[in-house]
Amino acid sequence: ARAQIGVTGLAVMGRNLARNFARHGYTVAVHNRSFAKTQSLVDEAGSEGDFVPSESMADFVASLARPRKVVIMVKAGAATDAVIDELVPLLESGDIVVDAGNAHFPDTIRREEALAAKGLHFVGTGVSGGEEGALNGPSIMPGGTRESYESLGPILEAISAKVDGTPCCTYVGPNGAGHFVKMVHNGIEYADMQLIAEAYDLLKQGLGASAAEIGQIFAEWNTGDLESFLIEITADVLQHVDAATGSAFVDVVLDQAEQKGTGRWTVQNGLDLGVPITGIAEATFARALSGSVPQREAARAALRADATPLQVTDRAAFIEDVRQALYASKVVAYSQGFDQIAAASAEHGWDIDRGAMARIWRGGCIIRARFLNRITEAYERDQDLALLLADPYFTDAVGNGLAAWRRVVAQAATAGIPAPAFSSSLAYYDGVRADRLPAALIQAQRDFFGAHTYRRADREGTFHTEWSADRSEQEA
Ligand code: NBP
Repeated sequence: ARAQIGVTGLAVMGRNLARNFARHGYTVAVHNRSFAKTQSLVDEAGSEGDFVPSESMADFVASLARPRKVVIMVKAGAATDAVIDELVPLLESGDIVVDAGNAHFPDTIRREEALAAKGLHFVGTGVSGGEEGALNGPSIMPGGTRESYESLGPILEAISAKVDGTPCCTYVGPNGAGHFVKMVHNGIEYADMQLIAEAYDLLKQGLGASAAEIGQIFAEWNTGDLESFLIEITADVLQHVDAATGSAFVDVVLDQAEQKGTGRWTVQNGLDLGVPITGIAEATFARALSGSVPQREAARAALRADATPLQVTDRAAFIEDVRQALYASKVVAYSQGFDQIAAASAEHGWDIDRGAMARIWRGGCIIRARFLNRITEAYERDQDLALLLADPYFTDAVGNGLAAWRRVVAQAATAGIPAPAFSSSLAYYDGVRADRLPAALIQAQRDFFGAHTYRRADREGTFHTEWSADRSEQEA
């Protein structure tokens, strides 16, 4: 029993995580349901470090030093439960089971409770960065007990991405907190991608530019406030040429975006918590709209295009407007995502440090970006910040781009270019900062038809009006 950590589930992600542990000098026990994957890992990457392969789960567990640390990296859902069921009878009190797959956080809460009752630590952990990140340094978001982090944390920090020497891994919070934060990370990723796609569409239609030309604009943007992995790969994707046709690659890809479900989970949870995560929701629905094939066909045939094409006279000014609109909308999407983390943290007693989450997303993961430093700083200034948009840095940054943002949304509407995430982010901004909202009318309507009562702006208490047929209403 000499292995310091074990990985079971050796498809792309598990295999690369195991190699990452080994490359950092850890002795790694490796196991997979079917032995072929274990064999191929040892055959192909065995020289990278010290692997201890096992064919059976019992041998795998026996090869681990206590307290055992077992990372499960299998398909999320039933496969994870199957592996836990096989593993748990072989473990002893104080051992640590890490689920590094993309579990839905309520499953993690359930599993943690079950394993805690057996004296085991269950650590649901988010891992972001795909297969490349798993091998060379992902962003890691571990939940579970603080006690488990004392021995597990240093190993995870060692293999995580580093930014300015700081690991992109920190303790997130009890039970489902890690997987929850990973879920919101993915939701924000949806929003970020949708915003970039809307910016691309506006530039394409406004400038009549080729994909490659727009790619160069994104490359330029990547040298400023927008610098991020997603902007960088957008520049590359747009400049890529399809080998078969010689056309721009993006022009030959079918315009239907798919999803694996984490965006949907994030939106469902936003609804449950009553947190307006409109950027993530619009992004998720925009993917759904793109895949609504019969509806799109019917609409193309039936709905008249009455739009006035974009007339761009000053190309440089238009490009700068779109850049500002993108940045402002992005701040809104992140602000909403961090609100969701705060609300869930309060609901579940997780005590999540939002600034630390922004810090561990700076490297390794898909939404890594320069701008996350500004978010960490905002929460360092005020860890109870009610609204990221209200932090002085972001108030300024968004305020400076506000006129551009309004111009872009107005131009998109006039030209009939769908920009759901740009425009709903602006509506959120205007809604959240409004002195008075028409919600007053909604509450009055609710009192009228359902006696749902209302509160008054001018005095305390709960009121109901006896709405009468002759309009001689009685206040009560
Ligand atoms: P997959 O999600 O494709 O799962 C394949 C692995 O699950 C294989 O090792 C397979 O064993 C094992 N497995 C299955 Br399926 N059913 C099992 C069962 N009943 N009992 C035991 N093992 C079972 O692998 P992946 O793409 O490497 O992803 C692993 C996890 O990481 C997933 O939860 C995924 O959502 C998450 N994730 C993936 C990415 C990514 O970029 N791919 C990024 C971040 C997170 P077998 O070889 O015997 O069939």
